[in-house]
Amino acid sequence: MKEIKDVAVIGLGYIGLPTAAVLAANGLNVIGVDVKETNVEAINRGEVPFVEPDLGAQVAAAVNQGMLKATTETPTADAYIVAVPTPFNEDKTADLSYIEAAARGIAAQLIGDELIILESTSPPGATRHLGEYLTELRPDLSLDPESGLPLIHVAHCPERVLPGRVMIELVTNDRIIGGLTPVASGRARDLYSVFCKGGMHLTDATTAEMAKLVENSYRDVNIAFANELSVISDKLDIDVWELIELANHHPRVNILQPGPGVGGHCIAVDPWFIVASAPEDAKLIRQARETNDAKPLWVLDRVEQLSAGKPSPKIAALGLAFKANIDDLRESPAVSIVADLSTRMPEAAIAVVEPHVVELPRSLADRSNVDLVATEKALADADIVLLLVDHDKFKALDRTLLEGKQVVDTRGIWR
Ligand code: SAJ
Repeated sequence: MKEIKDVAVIGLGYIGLPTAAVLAANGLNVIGVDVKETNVEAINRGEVPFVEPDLGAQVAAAVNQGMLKATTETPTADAYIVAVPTPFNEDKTADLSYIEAAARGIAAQLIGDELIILESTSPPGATRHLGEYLTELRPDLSLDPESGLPLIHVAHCPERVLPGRVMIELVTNDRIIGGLTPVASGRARDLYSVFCKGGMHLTDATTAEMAKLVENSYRDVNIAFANELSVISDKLDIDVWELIELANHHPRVNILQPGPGVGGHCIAVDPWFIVASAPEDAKLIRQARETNDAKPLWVLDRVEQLSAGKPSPKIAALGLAFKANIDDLRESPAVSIVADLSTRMPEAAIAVVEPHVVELPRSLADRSNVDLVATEKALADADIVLLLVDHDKFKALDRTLLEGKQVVDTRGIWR
């Protein structure tokens, strides 16, 4: 059995790069692979192309010690970790094209006995598809003629780290490991044991795929419940945050928090993979998605109601990130709310405050009624203050700045 010394990590994004850094810090020789040349160059200078606490220091140290290198070409390695995106298609089915592209790069390098781990969040059956695709590309490695066992070892080990706490959770979280064969599971467990202090839970690949999707759907359903409560509470004129806090005093109740909608590239996406695999049965999971997706429209309606009668309302929109204290704007409900406001209310002036970015995202940048401004200026000019993200900076805001303003606090931080 091949000893794992060289690991190739395919996809140097929010998961691949931290995993590459942590493996390198634990003595493995890591080659990171990414299609984006500017990112590869940045990493080879010891720089990190996005914000994640502690990641920069670990990448710089690993590069300086010669344990981590980045490249655009897949190298030969003893183990491959695939951490590429799995977005969804128009019809909400998973787009596996990035996984297949990674597989093509890997297939050309295989000599046999390699471990191939799929970390990307995947719909049920994707790992089996990866294994079959690899053996289609390399039929010589499909089965050992003597043992009848596959000559490559494929497993799914979904990542479950929380953005903002990635470097901690990579080490401390339990891992679910689902091999296509028990040998693959065992070898994947050995590799993760190099840095992971959490428990290792071995299962089959499809159960591992579903476990990851179920975790995020569980959270989505809980947040949808909170968002539905926020709409009901508004009608009944009660404070939803007080309501939830009181209910959560019950020892077996733990309701999450309402907000302007659910963002990010995980919770707002993964439940659809379950829906796509069982459309007739995944009723609650689909409804939760729809409830959370409808929440930004409810927020828009609120702002429009408050603006009625004002010929050119001035709106301060606080926060663009998909959640607190990060710079990640992907699938952010705050961004879509600001874009829709700007379209629906061309007469309004929208002053956006986002302390974690230096420029507006492309979807907002060319809008004449949207500007990125400092907090104090946005608040001084505003008729309506729309709080979209619970950044610490906004929590600490001097409340006298809100006096005389109409406030829509979607996160309940200024109650
Ligand atoms: N949100 C609420 N109310 C809440 C909690 C979150 O509205 O009470 C919103 C956030 O504002 C954000 C969205 O939900 O827009 C998602 O944020 P999150 O913190 O719940 O989750 P992510 O997307 O940052 O990370 C999740 C995590 N999954 C779970 O907690 C089950 C993380 O562990 C996963 O690794 C990650 O998805 C992933 O990569 O799948």
